[in-house]
Formats: sequence, C-alpha cells, structure tokens
Amino acid sequence: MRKTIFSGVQPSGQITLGNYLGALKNWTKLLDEYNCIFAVMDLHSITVRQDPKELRERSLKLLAQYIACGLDPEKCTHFIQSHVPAHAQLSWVLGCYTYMGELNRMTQFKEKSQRHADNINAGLYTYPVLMAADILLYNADLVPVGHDQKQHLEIARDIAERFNSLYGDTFTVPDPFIGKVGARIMDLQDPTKKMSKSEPAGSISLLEDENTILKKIKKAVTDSLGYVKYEEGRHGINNLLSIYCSVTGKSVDMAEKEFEGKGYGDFKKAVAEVVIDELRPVQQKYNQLIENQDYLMKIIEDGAFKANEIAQKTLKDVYEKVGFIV
Ligand code: ATP
Ligand code: LTN
Repeated sequence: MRKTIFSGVQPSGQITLGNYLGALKNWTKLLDEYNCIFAVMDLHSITVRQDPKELRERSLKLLAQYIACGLDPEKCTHFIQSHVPAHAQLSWVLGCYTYMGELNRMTQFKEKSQRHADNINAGLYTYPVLMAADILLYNADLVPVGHDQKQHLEIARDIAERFNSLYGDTFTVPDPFIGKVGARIMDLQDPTKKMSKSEPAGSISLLEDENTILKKIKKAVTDSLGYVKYEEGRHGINNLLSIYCSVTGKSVDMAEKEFEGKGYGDFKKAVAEVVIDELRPVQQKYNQLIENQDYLMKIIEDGAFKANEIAQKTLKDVYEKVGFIV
C-alpha cells in the first residue's frame, strides 16, 4: 500500500516564492510515489483577522495555484479544511492531550503574538493542536513543509505517541519532510527574517509580474563584499543563492563557480531570470484555471467527500477509545 502525505497552506495572503520553494514545489515531486492529500487551511487562517470576502476568494485562488504548480487533481485529493468537520472535532479531543507547557514553547506563537499584539487569541495558541488533528486524521506518514513548521511537526508526533501509548495503536506517527535547499527562503529586504505572505515588500508572490520580480530582486539587500559565495552571516547573498539553487536544481558549488568574477548586478539578473522562467508557466496555467470556477468547485466537492470518509473513520475510532457513545 502507498504511504500517505498530507500538507497545506493557509489562505492568509498571496502565496510567496518561499511557500513555493519550501513547500509546493517539493509536493509535486511526491505525487507518483504517495497517496497525496493537500488542503487549503482556512480554519488556521482566522487565527489572524481576515476580511471574509477576501478570505473566500483567496481560498479558491489558492486551490487554483496548487493545481497550476503541478498538483494534478487526478493524482491527489484537494479540499478545504472547513469542509471537513472532523478537523475541529479531533482538535478538541487532542487539545485535552496537549500540555500548556508544550504550547508555550512554540516560536510561531511567540512571533505572531508580537506581530498581532492586539489580538492574541486562544486559536493562535492552540494552532498546533489543530495542525496535529489535520495530519493525524489521515494517518499521514510524511508531511512536507518548510523549516518554520518543524516545531509544529514535533508536537504532532508527541501528541500521536502520547495518545497511542494511552489507548493502543491509533495514529501513524508522521515524519517531517523538509527540503535540503529552499526550506527557509528569507525576506529580500530583511534577509534575517523569513519571507512571509504578510510582508509584501520583501516577498515575491507567485503571481507577480516579470518587471516587479526583476525590480524586487535587483533591490534585494546584500552586502559590500562584492563576490558571490555562500558564507556564514551573509544573509542576503546566501538567500539569493538558495533561491537560485532551489529553482535550478544546481548545487551551491556549481552556482558559486558560475558567478566567479562576476558582480552582484549580473548575479541578481540571473536569479531574476530563473525565477521568472519558473513562474511563467505557473501563472499561465493559473490564469486559465481561475476563469473556470465550476471546475474548481467540483474539485473541492469531490475532495471534501473523500476526505470526510477517511477523517470520519479516524474520528470514530478516537471517540470510541476515549469513551464516547458512538
Ligand atoms: P503567514 O505569513 O500567514 O504565517 P506563511 O507565508 O508562513 O504564512 P504558511 O501558510 O504558514 O505560510 O505556510 C505554507 C507552507 O510554506 C509551509 O509548509 C511553510 O513551512 C512554508 N513556508 C512558509 N514560508 C516559507 C519560507 N520563507 N521559506 C520556505 N518555506 C516557507
Ligand atoms: N501551519 C502550516 C499550515 C498547516 C499545515 C497543516 C501544514 C496547517 N495544517 C498540516 C502541514 C500539515 C503552515 O504552514 N503555517
């Protein structure tokens, strides 16, 4: 039997080159080997205030971007998280098997609390529990994510192991799959911070036009050393090298040789070119897909049906084990 992978992105903004290189691009490499499930994580996205109309539009746009990136609906299941009630239901149960001490250690909670100091809500705090429910419902073996999600994967594993040891084998304990390059793409304006949907100035969006991409990469913060080499502490250059290598599949050594004796101007131009070439077909496909809303709606209907079937089974097993009348 094929192993299962599960992953998802929040419809919390325009998806970035970071999301693409750290997550989506890796997912496409796994389609033929695994039973693949990719969801649009709308429940997670309301941990930060969203405009309802925009959120609804973004959820469908995100699905279109999944497919445009190569996540063929013939080969994987796509659904919207809120269409499968078992996510919220299992999340409640798992919350009773998660310690506040564990949640207190989550760096994403600390970061987001600082960024949204006027809205430090309980959902933001229990976010990792819902994420564990997402994964464990489908007994996912592997969860491909960017580096920033490593800690959340660890807590999901701990919750699964704790539940299994109390009630017998119930959940598959998931392994993270974090790419070697591209797992942590940094902000172009402040390369000490990760590129994020919520910081458009230093991010490249998947749907950005060619001129803007070129301009943003040309303006990327670097240093005054003037040579292209991956070295400790050279955040700007290291980031551009990661982007270049992750897009082209070349090793850092190869890229360094290629740009030996060349200045930052040439290097940045080359980075922009490979990014533009990579995104062009994705954008073309996206523009076609987004015109066909009926097709997209059909995919999420079918996806929700399949996902509900699997999720209900797991939830029933859990309800029985904890002592509910089912
Ligand atoms: P937000 O800014 O709303 O928190 P985000 O940009 O961090 O969103 P998520 O939806 O939280 O995006 O993440 C989707 C996937 O993209 C996850 O697997 C995450 O690890 C990955 N990812 C996010 N940012 C980066 C980045 N800068 N580099 C590599 N991978 C990333
Ligand atoms: N928290 C993730 C999005 C997410 C996710 C998941 C990823 C929610 N549930 C389950 C993998 C598996 C993020 O990228 N911020």
